[in-house]
Amino acid sequence: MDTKDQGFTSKLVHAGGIKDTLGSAVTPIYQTSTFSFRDAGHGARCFAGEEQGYIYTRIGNPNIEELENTVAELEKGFGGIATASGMAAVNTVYLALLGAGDHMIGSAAIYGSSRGVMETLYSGFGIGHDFVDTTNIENIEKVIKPSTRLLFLETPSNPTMGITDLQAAARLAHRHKILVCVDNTFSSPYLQRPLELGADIVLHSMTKFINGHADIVGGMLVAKEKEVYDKLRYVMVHVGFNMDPHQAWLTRRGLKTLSIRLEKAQENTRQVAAFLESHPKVEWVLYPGLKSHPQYELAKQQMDGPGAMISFGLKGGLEAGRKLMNNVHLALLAVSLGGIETLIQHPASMTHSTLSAEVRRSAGITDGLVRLSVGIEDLDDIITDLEQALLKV
Ligand code: LCS
Repeated sequence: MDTKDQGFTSKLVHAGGIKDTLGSAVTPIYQTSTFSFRDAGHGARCFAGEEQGYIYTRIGNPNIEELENTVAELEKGFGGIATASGMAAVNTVYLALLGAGDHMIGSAAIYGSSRGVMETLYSGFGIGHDFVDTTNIENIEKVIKPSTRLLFLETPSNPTMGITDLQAAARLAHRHKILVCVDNTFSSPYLQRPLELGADIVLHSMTKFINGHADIVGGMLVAKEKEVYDKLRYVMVHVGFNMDPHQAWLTRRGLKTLSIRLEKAQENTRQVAAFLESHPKVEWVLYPGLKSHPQYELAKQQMDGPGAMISFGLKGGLEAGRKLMNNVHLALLAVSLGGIETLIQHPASMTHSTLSAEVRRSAGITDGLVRLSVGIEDLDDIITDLEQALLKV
């Protein structure tokens, strides 16, 4: 049976299209930098795509290809391009689609480095940018220029959990011949498929839900059409943003259980969000599965589930956040997200502590904001841990 006709979880287990000649159930790790040619013309024919075969791992490798094929099938795109990290995927998009004199628009609340490299590096190459609150489509329309080439969205956004209407954003962008890239890291293709909603490129930090085991760093791009795919692949290959075969093999293994991991983590998260929302020491909770989320209805329409990420605000600001961090026992105090273990993060005392309170606030990071990536542990253990730590706040 072709995996194209299979359901999502069957694809997770079987897709990829690489067959080992010895019949092993799992594709072996092709830990090699180079491949020998059959004859003098073989390498050139492979490079031109006239014949199947491999040349050099930066250009292609069975483990990397298996992962690219699988994620492309899950996201329903033309093809996948695996990269060494999520940030390598972001930079592949910027380098492939933007040049001097061009302009891009991005979500203001977005993973810090995706915005930071544009503001610090690319602006030096003559590329203009506007980062706006894309949860209101009018804000995008206001900053479109004739030179705008790219709309870069992240939804739900990190760490403010804002939801952008992907269909409306893509319609607007396409009227102006602007390409749309969506960072789908927080949802994974199990919960949201941006290409079906009109996006041209979908991006993942595979470090998160796709791999799911906090043991690799990796990225992926999936393009809807061949023309964009070819531009992205050119940058990945020639800038050298490629993955390593072992990294790709681990990621393909982690991906096999995406749906069951996410179902369990999401069920835990619904309960944890309800617990936090009713807790007297918690000022607010942002989770797309709660009716109190400002884009609850939109999230229900464009996502197949609200996911496993929560942001919440503690009464008592910085000190309360510090107390909570120093008293949790099960949740790990760590950046990153999307793994099987529960991770907790207080930006004001951890990742953003070197910034002034004003700069933090302008980025939407209040002193009491806590981000929780809920894992697959037993629900009672997660809630008991948070409950005892909140008592000490
Ligand atoms: N996109 C999103 C939404 C992310 O959350 C991250 C990393 C990236 C892209 C970059 O991916 P990487 O290169 O790390 O694979 N997010 C992180 C976070 O929230 N804490 O640590 C890293």
